[in-house]
Amino acid sequence: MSNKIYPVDAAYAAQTRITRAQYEALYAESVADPEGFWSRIAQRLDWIRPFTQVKDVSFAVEDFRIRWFADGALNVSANCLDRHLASRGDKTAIVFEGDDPADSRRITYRELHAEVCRAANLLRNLGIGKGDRVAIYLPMIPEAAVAMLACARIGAVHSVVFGGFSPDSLAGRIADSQCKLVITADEGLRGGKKVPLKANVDEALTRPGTTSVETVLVVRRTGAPIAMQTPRDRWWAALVAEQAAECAPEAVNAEDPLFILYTSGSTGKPKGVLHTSGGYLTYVSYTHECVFDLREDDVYWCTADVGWVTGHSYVVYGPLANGATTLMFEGVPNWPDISRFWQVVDKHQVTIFYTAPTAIRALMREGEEPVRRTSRQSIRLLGTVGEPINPEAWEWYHRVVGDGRCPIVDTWWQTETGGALITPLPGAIDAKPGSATLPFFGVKPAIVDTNGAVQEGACEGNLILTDSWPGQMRTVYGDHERFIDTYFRTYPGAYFTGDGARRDADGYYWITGRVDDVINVSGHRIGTAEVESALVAHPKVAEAAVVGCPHDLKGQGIYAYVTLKAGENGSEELRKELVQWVRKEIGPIASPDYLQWAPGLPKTRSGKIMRRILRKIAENATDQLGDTSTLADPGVVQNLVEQRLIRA
Ligand code: 6R9
Repeated sequence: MSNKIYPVDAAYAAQTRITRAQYEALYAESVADPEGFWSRIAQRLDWIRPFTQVKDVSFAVEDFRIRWFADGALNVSANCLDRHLASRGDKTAIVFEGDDPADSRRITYRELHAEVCRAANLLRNLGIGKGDRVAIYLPMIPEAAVAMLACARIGAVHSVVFGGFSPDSLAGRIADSQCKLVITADEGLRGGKKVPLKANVDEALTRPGTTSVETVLVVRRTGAPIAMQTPRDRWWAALVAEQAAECAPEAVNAEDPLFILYTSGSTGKPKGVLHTSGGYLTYVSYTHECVFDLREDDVYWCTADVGWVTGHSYVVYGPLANGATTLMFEGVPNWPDISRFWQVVDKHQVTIFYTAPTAIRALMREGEEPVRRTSRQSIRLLGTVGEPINPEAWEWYHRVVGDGRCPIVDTWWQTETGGALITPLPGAIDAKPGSATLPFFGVKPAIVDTNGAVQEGACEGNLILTDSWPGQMRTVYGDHERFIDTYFRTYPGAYFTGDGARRDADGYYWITGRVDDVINVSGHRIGTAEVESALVAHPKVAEAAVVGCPHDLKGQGIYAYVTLKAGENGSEELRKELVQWVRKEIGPIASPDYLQWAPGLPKTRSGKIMRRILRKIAENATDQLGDTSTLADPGVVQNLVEQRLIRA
């Protein structure tokens, strides 16, 4: 833990919207009177039917509800588009920077509005209505935002699936929410490499449970020849062009769903995190304005893919609800060369830059020169999200990327939380490298010990939230019991984040990482159970246990212990085959970094795998194995320790 403090810059503080004193006053108000506070903040949106109810929440499992602004109605797309037309019609809404540096364009609010209206009319003509689910499996191109907003315009529920997921992962998500339509592209393009998106969709739709899909709309991205199945598959551009550029926005109840986004948990299949309309948009637009201290002429760039929650909240919905200029980048940080991020910053005069620690660490490894050779003078604020940032990476980001003159906001949040919950406000809160600092307005974090006792003052334990905020997820799609069981039973009356945290004497929070069976690989959540079930699906595998291990670039890596069926041999060839297998089953982000053959796994007498021991072996902390006497066969540990793959 670094104890260095980076105070708010005096010049910054002099022109900020929220000073430290204002933060304290607003925070106090927000927790003392959440109804008054959030009813005022929600006025930043246009409501078709104004709400009279504000907060209706109970975290008690026997009387559970989370409802915000429940009798109000609005349209999310109208809030992101129509209301900006009078004052910002010619302002750039989206700057698109393609994978190829020669490929970029700007889309004004007026153009985006027209395109979204056409797409919404198309969806309606294809029989999509309020509440219907639409899967979006697209690269980082403007059509992804258009598709999301078109769904929102007609009250359809989108489910964006990251383009890096396999056909099986896509199929599972389509089947779980019974999507009627899929929007995809012929191919994706990242770092000069092609991703066969349409072919993946074709394969996914051969899987059981996917017959709900009636239509596949295909965006032409690379122009590669692809198979089109009639009448199922239709070209997006031709159909969109035929539609009227006006489309009356549907009045949507505040608590009607806006989207489902699948995320990994500690058990079972990925769960469909469901967010609703009024509270979500209020929360993401307000946090986006405060956390990034947004100004009218900012050019804001969040590098996240729309396949993740950060792309939903802080590439599309937050920025567009605020009438900001948001940059969508199709490519990767190191292509065509390692200066790409900073070339894009200079090219589009980006003022706010928001990325993940894993990207910072990868760039840091290449040294300062690739950064220094660019100007970056336009940047005034930096942000990070996705995983704890190590203080060295924070300092490098500050000193090299920001030339020591830009504040950094380290924003802690989750798919489930909708928007940032623990985060500095750049003109109000002094930074400490590695700390997400203090709670946002209305957010009540607490730290509990393993018995659930709330700790006071400086302490360490599990992070819970004792009250709701408008951006909170409302349910797991199709499985409300799982929602309650996962988040509200461990610590009664509170939302359990799954994260550990420390609070220091200044009240600052330091997130220490997941305390459940979720691995955070390069800021992406992977459930150990998912990787295990992919491994045991292989005909030669008898059993598998997967844990996280330290990884210099990714934050955490995936460490798999595999027991083969009798008669099988743990060859180098089979090891490679299993890694490829997982890649194919789930997607490249889930490929194990280490795969160790395990003649046996450490189990309790009741047959439960002792992951604590496997984690320690994977961390090379073999002196901290703790008590192994309760194991059914303590001998297996010795073999695993001897054969461990990390020894440095
Ligand atoms: C937004 C997003 C959520 C998990 C979360 C935590 C980790 C995210 C962090 C952070 C430390 C930060 N996490 N931001 N840890 N500092 N600033 O990443 O959502 O993909 O659902 O991941 O990521 O462990 O629980 P999601």
